[in-house]
Amino acid sequence: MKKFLVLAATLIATTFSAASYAQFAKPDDAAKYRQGALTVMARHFGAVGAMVQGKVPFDAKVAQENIDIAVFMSKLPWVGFGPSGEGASIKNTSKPEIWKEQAKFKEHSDKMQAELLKVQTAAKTGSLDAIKASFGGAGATCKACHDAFKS
Ligand code: ASC
Repeated sequence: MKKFLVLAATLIATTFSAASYAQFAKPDDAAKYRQGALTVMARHFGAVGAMVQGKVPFDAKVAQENIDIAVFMSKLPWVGFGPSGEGASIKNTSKPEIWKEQAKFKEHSDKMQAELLKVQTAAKTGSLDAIKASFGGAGATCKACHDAFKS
C-alpha cells in the first residue's frame, strides 16, 4: 500500500510539474503567457544588444546576467504555442501557420535556443568581441521566425 501511494504521488508530481503542465484553460491564457515570456526574454537579450551596439558601456558581469536570464526565458514561451494556445482572442501577432506547421515552428525555436547558448558561452569569456561574434546569429534566429510566423 505504501509503495502504491509513493508511486501514485510520483506519477501525479511528474504529470503536473510546472514544466510538463502543458494545457492552458483558455487560448488567451496561453497567449498572455507566451507574450510575457517573450517580452522578458527580448528585454534581457536587448540589454546585451545595447552593449554590442555600443549604446551602453560594456560590463561583462551585467552582460552575463542578462544573457543568463534570456537563456532561461528562451525555454518557456513554446508551451504557449501548443494546441491549447490556438485561437486566442486578445491582441496577438501569431500567424495561424504556427499551428499548421508545428514541426517547422519547433525547428525555429530550437535554433534560437541553441544560438542563445552560444552567446551565453561567449559572455562567460568576458570578451565583448566574443559576444559580438555570436550575437548576430542569435538575432537572426529571432528575425527568421518572425518573418515566417509573426504577422
Ligand atoms: C531583439 C528582439 C527581437 C530580435 C529581432 C532580431 O532584440 O526583441 O525581436 O532581436 O529584432 O532581428
